[in-house]
Amino acid sequence: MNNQNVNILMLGGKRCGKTTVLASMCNEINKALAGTGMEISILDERTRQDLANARIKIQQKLEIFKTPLTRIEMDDNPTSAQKTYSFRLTINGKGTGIPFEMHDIPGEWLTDAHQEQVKALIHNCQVIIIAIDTPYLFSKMTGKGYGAYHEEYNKPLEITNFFKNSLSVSDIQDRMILFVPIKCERYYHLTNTPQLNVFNRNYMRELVNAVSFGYQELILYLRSTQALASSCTIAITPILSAGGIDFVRFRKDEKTGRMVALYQEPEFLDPRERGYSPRFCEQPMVYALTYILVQAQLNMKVKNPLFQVSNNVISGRSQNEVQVALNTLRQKLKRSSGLYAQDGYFIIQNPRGI
Ligand SMILES: Nc1nc2c(ncn2[C@@H]2O[C@H](COP(=O)(O)OP(=O)(O)OP(=O)(O)O)[C@@H](O)[C@H]2O)c(=O)[nH]1
Ligand SMILES: [Mg+2]
Repeated sequence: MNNQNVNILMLGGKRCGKTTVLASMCNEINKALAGTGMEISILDERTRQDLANARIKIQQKLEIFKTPLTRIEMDDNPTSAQKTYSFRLTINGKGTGIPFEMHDIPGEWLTDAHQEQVKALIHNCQVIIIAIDTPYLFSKMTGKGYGAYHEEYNKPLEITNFFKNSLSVSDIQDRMILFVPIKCERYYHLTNTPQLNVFNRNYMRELVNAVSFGYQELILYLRSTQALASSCTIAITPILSAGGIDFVRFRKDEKTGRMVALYQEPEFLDPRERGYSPRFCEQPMVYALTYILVQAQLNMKVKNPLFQVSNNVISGRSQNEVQVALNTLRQKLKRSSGLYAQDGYFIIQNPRGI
């Protein structure tokens, strides 16, 4: 791993669905890249296997969930060590492409003896994704503006303390930080199904507030000093990682003491959206690649070692071609226009003008 690659770090609580999102993303990303001259493919057999397994698992789950409230969640296949998913970004179909790596680390590493390892990783990561298990963030809402289980399961305090106390400003500067609420199906369907939305609430918009409160201290920190506020790009990009299943409620698992989420196939769902039909999973990647291209253009003037990869992204292309790729990507980038966060998409801080 080095600065010549695109490196993305994924942080988040255990079992929140990171690998599943990656699997869904892989299916969608190249559609979003059409017209940019860029393409992403899987680089190694292990990544292919892991993602295929995750996809099979979630599809099996969807089948089980068709029978209302019968399932017992089993904690299968937890990832215990750092995982690197290796992709290749090809430009204009030429050459061997640029390594594109997603590094997924267990949440506990932020507080234990692995801290130095995580710091070394972050040194080369242009984008940091904070994956959020949305039912834990949003349900059982408390006076704090986020759900009762958020602190325990999504580990916002550990993540915040790590940013504030273990990383230096230069470790964080110039990064894109994406808050990615996953498993948003229920809130998306409630918002968009008039029969269910008796209070006419926009849950996806409310989700932006829940993320803001749930990670308030971290967001304030990233906005607090000139060095960070003028260089860190921050956005909220929610995802429907599975599609046709909705969170229903939590149940306490007597054996482990953990709160387990119960899911079921939603009522009133358009038949085309039933089953495995993830949405927006490509967006964090579209954000990341837009950011890399914007930085690549800036790097033509001022060299920043974190973006050495820029040379590879630009190499062999005219300035005009890079601009066309960037414009095309920007059109695919889901963002809210005006004051309101459509589908929960919200750019909090945008110093580089992505
Ligand atoms: N209901 C539901 N289950 C999901 C969703 N995404 C993932 N899961 C399930 O949640 C479990 C954990 O998913 P993973 O994708 O392995 O989560 P992870 O964050 O990679 O887990 P670790 O790497 O072990 O921390 C699996 O059994 C998935 O099938 C989702 O959107 N909805
Ligand atoms: Mg995993």
